[in-house]
Amino acid sequence: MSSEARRNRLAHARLYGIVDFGYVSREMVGSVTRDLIAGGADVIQLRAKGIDENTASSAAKEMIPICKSAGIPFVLNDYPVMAVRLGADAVHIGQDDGEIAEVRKTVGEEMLIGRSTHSLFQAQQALEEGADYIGFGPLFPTPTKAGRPAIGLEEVSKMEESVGKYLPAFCIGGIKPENLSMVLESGARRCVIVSHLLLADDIASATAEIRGSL
Ligand code: TZP
Ligand code: MG
Repeated sequence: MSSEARRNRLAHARLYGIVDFGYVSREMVGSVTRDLIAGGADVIQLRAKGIDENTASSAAKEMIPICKSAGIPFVLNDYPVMAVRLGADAVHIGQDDGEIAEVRKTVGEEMLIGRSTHSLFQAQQALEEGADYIGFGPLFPTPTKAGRPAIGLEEVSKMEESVGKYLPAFCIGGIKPENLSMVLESGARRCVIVSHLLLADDIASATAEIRGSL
C-alpha cells in the first residue's frame, strides 16, 4: 500500500481492531484477523506483549497478506525494525518508546507512526511531534491494560477539537456496546476495541454490530 493510500485509509477509519496475544493464541491469529476484517474493522494491529520476537514475527507474517488482500492497513505494535523488515503499513509506539523523530529515522517517511496518549497534553504533544495518528485513553478501566488509570470522557471533545481535527484520533480503553453511545456523545469519532471483540463468541458479528454504530 502506498503511503498516500495508508493515510487515506486511516483518515476514513472508524473502527480499529487489535489482535492481542493477551486474548488470542498463536493458532487463532489468522482466523481472528479475518473475522475482524469481515466484521468491518478498518485497521488491524498486532499487539504481541510478552511474546518472543519470533512468534510475534510469524504472527505478523500471517496477518500481513490477509490485511493486504482486504486493503486494510496492518499496524505492528512496538518493533519498528521488524515493521520495516516485514513491510507493515504502520508502527504503533507508546509513551515510553522514545521520540517519534527517532522512530521516524528507523522506519522512514512512508510508514505511518501511531502513538498511545493518555491525556490531552500528550495528544497535543504527539501531534506536534509528527505522529500520523493517536490512540487516546484508556477512557474506562480495562483488563487489557490493567492498572492504567482511566481518563474518562471529560477531555475527549477538547482532544477532538485540538488534535482529532488534524490527524486520526482513536479513543480506546474499556469501550463496549453499553458505553459506546456515551463515548460518541462525548465527541469521539473513532475507536479501538479489544476485549469486547476478542472475547465475543462470534467476533465478526460483534465487530459488525460496533461498526454499524460508528
Ligand atoms: N491502550 C490504552 S487502553 C488499551 C490499550 C492498548 C486497551 C484497550 O483494550 P480494551 O479491551 O478494548 O479495553
Ligand atoms: Mg510499546
